[in-house]
Amino acid sequence: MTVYSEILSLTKTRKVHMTLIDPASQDIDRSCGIAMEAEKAGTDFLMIGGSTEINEEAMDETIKEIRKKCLKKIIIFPGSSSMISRYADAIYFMSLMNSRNPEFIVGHQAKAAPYLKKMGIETIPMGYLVFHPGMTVGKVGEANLIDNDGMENAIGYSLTAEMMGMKLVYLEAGSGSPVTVNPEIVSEVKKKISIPLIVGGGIRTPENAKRIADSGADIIVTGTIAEKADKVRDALRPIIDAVINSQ
Ligand code: 1GP
Repeated sequence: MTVYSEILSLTKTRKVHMTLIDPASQDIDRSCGIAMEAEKAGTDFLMIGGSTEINEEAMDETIKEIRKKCLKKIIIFPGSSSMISRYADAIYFMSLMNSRNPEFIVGHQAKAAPYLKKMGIETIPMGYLVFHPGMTVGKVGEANLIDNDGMENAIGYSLTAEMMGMKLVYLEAGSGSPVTVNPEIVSEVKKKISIPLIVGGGIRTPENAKRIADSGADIIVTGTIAEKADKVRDALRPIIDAVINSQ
């Protein structure tokens, strides 16, 4: 079973939680500890990556260590063409669709594609849209940020992603954002597309997570909450429960 078909079949039965671990934010031991605790808290998939560029070797070492200790599938969430690893189960082959710089729309992808082909890793095409305030990814990715009332823009890009054949749409407020993507936008985008909808950035409470999931997100991503927590499992469990139990 491919990772994508696992995502699809899970999202048909309930809402899904993914934990993002950015290897640039801490050392390998801590990344590995977060992954183990997130797994125990009930997360469904582990996403490894972020917008601070790290090299293939660092990706390999982090993913190899996590794989030794965790059973959940590992999906790379790349910030650049160097953030790849043969040890992951899959990689989001993502396009930052609202970037001003074609490198983030298709350039890094063209550099990485021959290596990914050689590795034989599963690639999951994903349209990635960055919303206000965007945080680091908004700056690094040179995004024309979508405003929180930018409904038309959000729908236009999301439909474009689906019509281009992408398999997921990701609405991103930016890691560590003080606000989430507007739930009304989540709800309208969900009504328009038929591929799974991922939402992340600024989700730090069970209430936030439930609100976004109830609005229509199929998959909720959290990162910062676990990275900042002393007790990762205790911090994540109520959020994961809220996601899994939402409608
Ligand atoms: C970032 O959406 C993710 O790509 C996670 O955001 O770190 O704010 O949870 P947080």
